[in-house]
Amino acid sequence: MVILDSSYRRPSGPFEVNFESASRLADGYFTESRQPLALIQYGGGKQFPLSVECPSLSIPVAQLNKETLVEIWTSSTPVATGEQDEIAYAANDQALVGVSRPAESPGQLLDVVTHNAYSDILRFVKQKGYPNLLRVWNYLSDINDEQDDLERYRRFCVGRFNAFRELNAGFEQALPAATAAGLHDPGLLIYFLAVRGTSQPIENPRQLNPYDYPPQYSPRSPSFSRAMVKDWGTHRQLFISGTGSIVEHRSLHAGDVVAQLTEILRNIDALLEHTANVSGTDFRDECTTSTFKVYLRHAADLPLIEKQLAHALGEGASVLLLNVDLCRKELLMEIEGSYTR
Ligand code: 3EB
Repeated sequence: MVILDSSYRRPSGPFEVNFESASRLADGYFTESRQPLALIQYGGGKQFPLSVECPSLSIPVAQLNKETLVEIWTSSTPVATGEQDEIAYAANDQALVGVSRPAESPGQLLDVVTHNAYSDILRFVKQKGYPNLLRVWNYLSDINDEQDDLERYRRFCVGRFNAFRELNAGFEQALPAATAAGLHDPGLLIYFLAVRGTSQPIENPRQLNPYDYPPQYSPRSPSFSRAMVKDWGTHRQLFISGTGSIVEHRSLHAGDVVAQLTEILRNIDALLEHTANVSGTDFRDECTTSTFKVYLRHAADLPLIEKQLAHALGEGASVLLLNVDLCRKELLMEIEGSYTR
């Protein structure tokens, strides 16, 4: 029998991210020690029944969970909110969450829109005193379509790269962990976590650093890290980027979602093992809490992978399932994870 010491607390840092059932949210969810930082809703419409003052983003992609979930970021310490340079933000004394929705005007190329948006974000986080951009989620419309003979994902990569490159020399050593997924509504939706102090980028030994991909994937490198570890002192967090069935730089198992899942799980295992070796923190430890987002290109594939997924992530794991397009046409699935211990 395991008896938990009554002083045991779930690991929790300056903020928490939870996927909550929209229908079960009620007044009283937010308290002095659980203040709203950001709300991310998926699937369109207003799912969040409470009125709160914090940045919110509605991402028009379908959820595949049985009940509708809302992604809620909360802080245990006081929060300041605001809007500046078209970035809505909320921050406590250690972390800032921001939301940016740059419009795409007709005729404007996505690399230009992305370049401007990322330049604004990078300038903003520096100016606010949270210069370390740790984790970014990017949703772009028609990700695999061409715009002026170049795939929109690649245009996005060009714009993002240029914004980082202008920021400082050596930028490739400290790129944020990231996810990039598709939308079918116009525009670019970005939300991000920026923090004070340093963090440790982690590579995946089974995969090439995206920054070093050969140019066949994009004329400018995808500017993200495989993962980031943040040490908050009392506890540590690991953010794993959207992880696909990619080994070295090649996509494997085109057309086979089951084999892609197996490869993704190998990639995540390798990353967790490598993280333990280089950071000294083993996030496979049972004291870790974790949440996952699973991105599926075809909703009809869900029954094929559901069992294996539940087994791999744990029956009780907190998982948000989203139906989206992904950066490479042959990728049918990606998984990202956030771990705290
Ligand atoms: C990959 O590993 C798959 O460009 O921000 C995954 C996560 C992918 C983030 C991004 C791309 C991005 O290359 C694609």
